[in-house]
Amino acid sequence: MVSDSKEKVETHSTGSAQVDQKVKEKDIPPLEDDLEEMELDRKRHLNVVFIGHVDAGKSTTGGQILFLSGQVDDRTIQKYEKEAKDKSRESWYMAYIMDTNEEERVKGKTVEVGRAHFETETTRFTILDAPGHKSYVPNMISGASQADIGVLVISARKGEFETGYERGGQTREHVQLAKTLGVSKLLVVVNKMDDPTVNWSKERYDEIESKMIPFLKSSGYNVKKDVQFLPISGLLGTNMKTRVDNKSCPWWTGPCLFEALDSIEITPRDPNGPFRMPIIDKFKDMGTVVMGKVESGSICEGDSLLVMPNKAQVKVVAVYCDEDKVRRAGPGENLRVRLSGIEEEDIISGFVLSSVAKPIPAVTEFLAQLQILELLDNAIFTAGYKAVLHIHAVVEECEIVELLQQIDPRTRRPMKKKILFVKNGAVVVCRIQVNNMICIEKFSEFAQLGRFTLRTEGKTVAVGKVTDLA
Ligand SMILES: Nc1nc2c(ncn2[C@@H]2O[C@H](COP(=O)(O)OP(=O)(O)OP(=O)(O)O)[C@@H](O)[C@H]2O)c(=O)[nH]1
Ligand SMILES: [Mg+2]
Repeated sequence: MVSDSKEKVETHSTGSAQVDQKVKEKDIPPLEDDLEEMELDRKRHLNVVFIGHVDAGKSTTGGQILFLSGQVDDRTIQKYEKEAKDKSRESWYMAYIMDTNEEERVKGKTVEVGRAHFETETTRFTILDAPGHKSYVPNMISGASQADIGVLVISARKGEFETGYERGGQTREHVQLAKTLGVSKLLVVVNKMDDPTVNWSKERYDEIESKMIPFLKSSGYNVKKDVQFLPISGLLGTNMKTRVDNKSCPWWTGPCLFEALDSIEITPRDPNGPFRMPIIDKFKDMGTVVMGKVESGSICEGDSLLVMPNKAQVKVVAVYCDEDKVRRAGPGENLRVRLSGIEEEDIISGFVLSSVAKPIPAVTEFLAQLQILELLDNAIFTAGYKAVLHIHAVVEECEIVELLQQIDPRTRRPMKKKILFVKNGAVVVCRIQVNNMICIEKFSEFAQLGRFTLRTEGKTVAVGKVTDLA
């Protein structure tokens, strides 16, 4: 059953670990101009976010991917094993590949989104390892908003699937957020299949799959087209680079993780659309460098662009993709772009690097269709409700200034009656106001820049899409 998968998903080792430092990305090797220039686009590029409840095994699985693709040597693993043991966290050593901060290693919990790269035959992947703990959902949102596809990691260990899946567990919250934030395809990996309470049990696997399917459907995923399940052990690396053998698991005849990742297809973005790159971070390095993912259009050295909403005219001095300087980059790429014509202090994350001919709209008010998930203490949702708006890289206080219509969730049509308030589960059209100008798009035109979440006191209370710009 192992078939030719090994050959098919041969990875390209670079000899050294490619996990970027997390202590902001400023510690990444300096952007030297003598880096070899390369033309990209030989392979497609996909951003994949690892999501799921705390301790499901996201960092372990991410670390194992790097190990299996030859990017972490045995000596480093031995060092991590020792370090993990010293911290009484023996089994955490694989997670240490992704969890690079001391705090993360001591607590055994990811805090900041880890970032790493690996390649298969057809695809260059950027892994974004999101934290599962509920305190760090804003970091998870920023990771998911950069992703094209998601790997939802679920622990099959007795009791752990249940806790993650409960109301208030992050399995649910992450799925809903991922969908809203534009993660169009999901691989659901049922992890810890090696655990003694699971032991590659088909029954347990089927139970998890059958409970997840209705929930994924209700979150808006087309389970037949956009979702694929598979069992793995992230810790042991089983069914990851090569298929699980018949002895460990006689019933699995599907693909291994690398094959599944390799074969995911997503709708190509338009490389000729107007340029849009939300800025997620910035720093000084021989000028001003901004970081972000290209959501539409292409960028070339020498381009004139606008930083919106402050309409600052800038020139593109250099473009870097991962560690490489490139002349041109298209949609989906995570870039660092060196700009002239603007100071670092004049940029805030959430600003958008944008085409001059068709700049992104900047507004302080917009209309949106919202799905209310769960209000704090079952509060009611009325005009005057305040929350924190997360839309692409923007985080901004907002106020609901007017409720316009309630939508019947069954018919998806507006209901006739006038509304003053709604409760959990309702779908409403409303007008939202922010204090500072933000750059957004209508969902129907640029889904990635038109979907958002509302959070209060650290909880996601609603997900929504922009229907009109006021
Ligand atoms: N038996 C077994 N244990 C696993 C497996 N994958 C992860 N674990 C263990 O689960 C614990 C949590 O793993 P992490 O990789 O840190 O989980 P995470 O999802 O990244 O957790 P957060 O970052 O805190 O959300 C560690 O003790 C791992 O060794 C697996 O495949 N099998
Ligand atoms: Mg983690």
